[in-house]
Parts: sequence; structure tokens; C-alpha cells
Amino acid sequence: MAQYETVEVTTDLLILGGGMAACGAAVEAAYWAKKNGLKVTIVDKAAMDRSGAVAMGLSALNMYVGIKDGENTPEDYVHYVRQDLMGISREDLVYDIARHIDSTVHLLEKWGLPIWKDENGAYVHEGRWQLMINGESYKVIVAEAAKNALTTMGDDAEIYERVFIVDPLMDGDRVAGAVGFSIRDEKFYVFKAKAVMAAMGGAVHVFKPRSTGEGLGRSWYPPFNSGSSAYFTLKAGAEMTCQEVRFIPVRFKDAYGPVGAWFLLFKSRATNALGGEYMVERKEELNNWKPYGLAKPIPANLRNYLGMLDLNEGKGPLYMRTDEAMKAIIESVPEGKERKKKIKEVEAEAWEDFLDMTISQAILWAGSNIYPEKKASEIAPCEPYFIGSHSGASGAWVSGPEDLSPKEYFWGYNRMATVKGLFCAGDASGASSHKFSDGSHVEGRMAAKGALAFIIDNNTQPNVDMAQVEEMKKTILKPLDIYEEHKAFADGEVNPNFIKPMQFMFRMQKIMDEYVGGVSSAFTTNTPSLERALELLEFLKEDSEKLAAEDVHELMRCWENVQRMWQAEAHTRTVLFREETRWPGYYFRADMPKMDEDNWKCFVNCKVDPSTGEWEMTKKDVIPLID
Ligand code: SFD
Ligand code: AMP
Repeated sequence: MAQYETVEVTTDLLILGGGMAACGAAVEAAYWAKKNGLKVTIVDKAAMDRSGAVAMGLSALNMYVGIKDGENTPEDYVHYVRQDLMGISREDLVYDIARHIDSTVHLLEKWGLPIWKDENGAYVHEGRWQLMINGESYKVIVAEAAKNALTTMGDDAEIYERVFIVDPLMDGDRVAGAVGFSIRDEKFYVFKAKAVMAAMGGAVHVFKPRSTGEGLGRSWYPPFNSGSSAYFTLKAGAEMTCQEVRFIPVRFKDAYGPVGAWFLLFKSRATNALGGEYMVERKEELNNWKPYGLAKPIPANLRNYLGMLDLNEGKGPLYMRTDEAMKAIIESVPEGKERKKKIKEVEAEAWEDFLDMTISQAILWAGSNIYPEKKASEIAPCEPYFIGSHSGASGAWVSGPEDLSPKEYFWGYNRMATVKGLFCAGDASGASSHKFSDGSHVEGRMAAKGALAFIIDNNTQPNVDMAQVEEMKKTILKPLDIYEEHKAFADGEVNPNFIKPMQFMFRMQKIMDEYVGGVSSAFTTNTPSLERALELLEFLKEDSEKLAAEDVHELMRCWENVQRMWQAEAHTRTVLFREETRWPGYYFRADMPKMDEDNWKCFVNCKVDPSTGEWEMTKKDVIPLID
């Protein structure tokens, strides 16, 4: 058996992840923990300075309400999210973030994040809710603030980087900590905690990506977020919500450059290859998705869908008309010196939008002779992702705040899952879409505050059964043992005695792509396909026992893929359960092609009994907070 040292760490609050939500949690936790003499420990699989979705930086703060300046109200934001998610959102959670977002934006600015300002010192908006930033160092700034806050706690705070979390520890119905392993040294970690916050992001590479060959791994969502949050919360027995609401962003093709700035700031049009503007030509289609199809802004999935209809009719590729948009901006300025200056400015902004957060798109443009001012650039819908913080909604079903939430949505502590002591934020918490990077930071702060209140009320260290932990250690390290045992037989990659994580991932992606509505099935599925996927996922689950790892890096890959597999199953089961098509453009149920407001204007929740593996699917009411 692989010889890993067992390292035990005991803490009060355990924060899992080091991304936007976790960094927000660290800042808030440091404040409340210091006041109450409590300890905080944070664990990230990577280095916090560049971990998670914001690793490369971002080009906008996508959520700003501007309450003080009278720009918008939290109510406006609730309307926006309700509309964009086709009526399905936890309005208490959305409102809660909206009422606090501005103060976090101001904190980010204070910590050093450059937010664009106009000549009057006002923030430059990309769209109604989005602020432009120089964001290439966004994550470094946010991580520094989190680490600084924890450092002020002295010995009462610990930071672990490059430790991959696998499973929850439970004491009956209360979470008791987490286990994982170092991806640098041969160490198995046992974190014992009074409350745990899961903030390990969403999931990518559950579906087959468009990228192949040398480009394999390139995706819009960061390849290192592998469904750890969903797996962790499901394994703890927590109820999950909106597992069907995957996100498919439209992006510049192949390098996944963002489109928001082009649509909102540069006011660009998107057209098909014949020059037709699908948002105009296909307007009638929106009648089929009333009331959301007829209100503004048109939901992201419906915008996707209209473009997909063109693609399905063979009118692709689709193009962002960068040339036309830049020309219009430039020509809005009088000829002469002014215009020359404007040309430079617009060109710089166009490239910077990518250089801030999707550098590879700038490289691809340069490498394929794209001058955005001269030529339109191809866009395409991406493969599906699980990201509850953007325009998707998947995540755990969490309690809202006491002062806002109806009784159905409140069970004691803000952002606590249905498992005692387990808190979730960012991509890990569901049904509160459009919080993005800064909203995830805010939600992390709320969850940490809730978790510390829970600890103060339940200030006992839960029991951890160390014999059970020893069994978990054996299971988690087993892929190393399997490889050692069988490596001499046949090939190191393909072997009758084991499956390598890469092959396992390809198999899962093929199932999801072909049967659950990935790129190659034009995002379309039906009952028999979903049932077939579940059958094949069952075989995959059996074979996950045979995963083999040549080294610790592959050990991480093994567990990343097991975690993805749980996300895949939760998704497939929920798509099957919801007997309608509500989000065309994200997925289409060919056998149930219409939206059914009477029967399905509800959340679909699921949970799995960790001891029997039985899944339970339930409907939950959507309770509006405001008119
Ligand atoms: O516009 C483990 N997002 C954008 N938000 C914005 O506000 N503005 C933008 O410009 C944005 N754009 C954007 C965005 C996302 C992506 C992928 C791109 C572009 C290319 C959205 C935000 O980034 C997103 O909402 C937040 O980052 C969500 O925060 P959070 O904390 O839920 O997730 P995270 O930041 O990815 O952090 C996850 C952390 O978990 C760690 N982790 N740690 C231990 N054990 C494990 N097993 C773990 N698994 C994961 C990660 O290392 C990381 O620290 S735009 O183009 O959309
Ligand atoms: P994106 O770059 O697509 O992630 O978009 C950044 C922000 O702009 C997000 O808040 C999106 O919801 C929003 N957005 C992008 N495109 C559009 C559009 N065509 N209409 C309205 N909002 C958009």
C-alpha cells in the first residue's frame, strides 16, 4: 500500500477552496473569528494567487448595483436574474447578494483593483450591471487580501495550498471536516472542523470539449475546477438544486474569448455566415418562450438558442461583427486628430479585453491574422459547464438570510446546506445565478459569517471515527496501489486490469456528449438517451474502482474524474426528471420540446443517500420575494 503520512489538523472553521468565494470567506471569517477566539483554516488544491476561474484575470466586475448613486436597486437585480433564468431563481439569495455587492466592489478597489473611470471619475460600465476593470492581477489582489486577513490571526489561522480535498468527514448528520492529499508530498490530510465551507468551484470536462489534440483541455471554464463542490456536498448527503441548469456561453471560437464587452460595450451584432442577424430574423421564435422570451433582456439561453437554430439549418459559422462595431465607434468621432486617437483607443480596448482574462484568444487572433477592425471573428456555443455563479444555476440548496427568506428557504444559518455545519458559496451554492466573481466574494463573506454563528451556537468538536478515516485513506490512495500492482502487465496506458484517469474521462465525456446533449448532439437529448446515459454511467461507476495512478498528479486526476462523474449523474437525473424544455440554448428535450409553466415552474432538487446510493428527486416551489 502507498505509504503516506497522515497529518491531522484541528480547526473551528474549515474553508475548502481558495477562489473568489473562499477568499471572501477568509476576510470575513478573520474578523468574526478574532472577536470570538476561533481558528480558521483554508485549503486550496492550487496556489491561491492564481487559482480558480479568475486565475488568468478578468476584464469586468459583472455585478454592480450602484445603490448609493441611485443607479439601480436590489429589486432591479432580482428582476434581472428572474428573467434571465426563465423564472427559476432563489430571490432571497439573489437579493441578499445584491444589497451587499457595492461594498465589496469598493473593497476590491481599495485593495488595488483598477476599475475604469471616465473623465468625471465615475465607473465605466460595460452594460447595466458590469464595470470594466484592468483585471489581469485580479486574483492576486483578492488572494493577498485574504491571506493578509488570516495572517493577522497569528496561530489561529492556517493556509494549506496544493492539498486536494476529496471527501467530507461526517459525525451523523453533522459535517465534521474533510480529507484530502498533498499534491507535492506524500501526505494524507485529515481536517477536523466544527463547520465546513465548500467553495471549490463548479465543473468542466464533464462534457466532451470542442478542443482536441494539442488544444485538449482548453475550455472556457478553468480545467482545474472538476466538480469537487458538487461531489463533496452530495457525499455529505446535502440536497442539491438546479442540477439541470448547465451553462453554455457563446464565445469567440476555439480560444473561448469573452463576448460581453463586444455585445454590451462595443454594441456589436452577431450574424450567421450569410449575413443574417439571428436576433432579428428569429424574433418570432421568442413568442414560444413567453413570458421570458418577450421581456428584456432576452435570457442568455434564448440568445444562444436563436444562434443555434441558424447553425442547425446550416447557416454557420456565426460571426461577431467586430469590424462593423469598431467602425461605428470610430466614425462617431469627428475626422482628424480625435479620430486617430479613438482608433488607437478602441484597438487597445479590443485586445485588452482578451489580454485581461483569455490571453489565448489574443494569441489565436494574432496567429490567424485577425485584425478585428478589418474582419469579423467566429463565435460558437461552448460545451456545457456547471457554474452556479454565472448564467447557470447548479449548486447546493442553501438557507437564505433570516430577515428575507420565507420559512421554506430558511433553516437557521445563512448559506448553510441541508447538512448541519456545511456552508456553500459561489459556484457551490445553487439557484442564485449572476453573482459572478464579486458576488461570489460577497456570498463567501456571508457564508463565513453564517458558519461562525453556527460554531458559536454549536461549539463542540464533532467526533471523527479514525478507523473510518483509515479506510478512506486506503480508498483514496488505492489508484496508486492498483498501478503498482499491474504496471508490468501490458501497456502503461491501456491495461486490462485498470483504467487510467484520462481514458476514464474520455469515456465519461463521450457518454455525456452523445446522450445528454453535448456539442455533437447539438445540445439535444430525449428520455431514451438520458436513460441510456444512466445505464452507461452505472458501468463507469463500477469501473471507477479500477482507476490507476502512476504518480500523485494522476491520483488527483483520478479523483477529479470521480467527482465529475457524480456531477454527470446528478445532471442527467435532473434533466430526465424535469419533463419540459425550459432553457433551450442550454439543452433541448426533443421529446418534451415546450416549456410547461403550469407544472414545472419550480426548482428540481436531488440528493443521494450516501450509504445506499439511492437518489431522491423532489420539486420545490419558486417563492417570489417581490412582484
Ligand atoms: O465575463 C479546490 N467569471 C466572471 N466574473 C466576473 O465578475 N467578471 C468576468 O469578467 C467574468 N468572466 C469570466 C468568469 C469565469 C471564467 C471561467 C471566465 C471568465 C473565463 C465568473 C467568475 O470567475 C466566477 O463567478 C467566480 O470565480 C466563482 O467563484 P468560486 O469561488 O465559486 O470559484 P473559483 O473562483 O473558480 O474558485 C474555486 C477554488 O476551488 C479550488 N478547488 N480546492 C481544494 N480541493 C479541491 N478538490 C478543489 N477543487 C477546486 C480551486 O483551486 C479554486 O481556488 S466572463 O467572461 O464571464
Ligand atoms: P460574457 O462575456 O458573455 O460572460 O458576459 C459578461 C456579462 O454581460 C454577463 O453579465 C452577461 O450576462 C452579459 N451579457 C453578455 N452578452 C449579453 C447580451 N447580448 N445581452 C445582455 N447581456 C449580455
